[in-house]
Amino acid sequence: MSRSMPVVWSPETRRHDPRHEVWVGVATPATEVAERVDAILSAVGGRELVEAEPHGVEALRSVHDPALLDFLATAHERWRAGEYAELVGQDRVTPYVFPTPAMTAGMPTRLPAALHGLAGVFGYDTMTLVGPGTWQAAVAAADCALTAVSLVKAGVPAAYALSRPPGHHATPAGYGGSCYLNNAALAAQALRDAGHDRVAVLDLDAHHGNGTQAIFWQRPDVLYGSLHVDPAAGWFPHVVGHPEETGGAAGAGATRNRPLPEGTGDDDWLAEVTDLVDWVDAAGCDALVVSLGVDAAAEDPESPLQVTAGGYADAGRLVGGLRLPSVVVQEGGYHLPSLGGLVAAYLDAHDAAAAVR
Ligand code: SP5
Ligand code: ZN
Repeated sequence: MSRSMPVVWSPETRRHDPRHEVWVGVATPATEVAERVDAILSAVGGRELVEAEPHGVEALRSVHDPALLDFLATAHERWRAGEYAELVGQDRVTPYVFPTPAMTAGMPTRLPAALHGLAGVFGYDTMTLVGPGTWQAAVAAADCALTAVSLVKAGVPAAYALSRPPGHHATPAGYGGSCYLNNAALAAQALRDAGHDRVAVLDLDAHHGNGTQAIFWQRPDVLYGSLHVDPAAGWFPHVVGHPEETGGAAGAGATRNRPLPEGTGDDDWLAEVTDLVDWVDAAGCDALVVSLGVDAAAEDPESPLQVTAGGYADAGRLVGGLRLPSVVVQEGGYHLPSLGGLVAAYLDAHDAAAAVR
């Protein structure tokens, strides 16, 4: 059997074009672009390519509320039918009101009748727009992760899902942070359903994966560990991702956050990767999902971390050394010239470490 991870991808993932993101009130060019898919594909060329198989919308209910799925599946068509493009001059579904507790103040509320009101019930930021192919691409990204699980179920030691749009900021009932469906959480749940008793999600993206943490917050059977730029220093997702968050109820102790200061480079980043890997090892997990964001790289415009390609290779060596059945899911990473090389550096080292006997 080949010792290098197959790459699961889908041409459908290119259909999402956010075009722009509204950040602190200003529309700026999108960073989570379709060209990311091709940048990664061209760098992992030596590997077996597998096209994602459709798993159906029902499979998405294993981690998401039906209301979110219904909204995402229909929102763009409704926006088009609502003639927003003519009325406001742009065709992407964009929220403008957010019914946070500051607004609702404990009162009974109704779901907004207007789509531009409803968008803020499910979308929790202004950076994550829904366009004509967004739903199809998000479903394809989820199918990449679920197909990677199928390969692992069939005996492949590890598989890489070239999921795009990314997923780790998507919560049970919310989308945000350029994420619509939580691909990594779907993979973790599918590994549980395949009979693995305890699954770890190790999140290497530069940002805290608040969605994945939320989905498994009260569960002891799926661990969530993340290292990321410190939300307490002013970074997205701002309100969670702190070290005191260790899980609720039956999930107490199954969440671990390692926030890092701006400017953190390889040595300090890898010390925390080692800490998380040791934690997963000690917990007796029997399968692994890696949320592989490469936006912690020094070149990346979206985070102030300073990890090198050598750092990502070292992370791959540490994580691959766990020798667990693994599904590696793409998350962030936005510097098109270096993106593919960073992913390849991680995958090559993970494969090499997992192959050592
Ligand atoms: C999956 C992932 O990495 N999501 C990143 C979400 C955090 N985005 C924060 C964006 C902050 C402002 N970016 C300004 C971009 C200017 N075009
Ligand atoms: Zn990120």
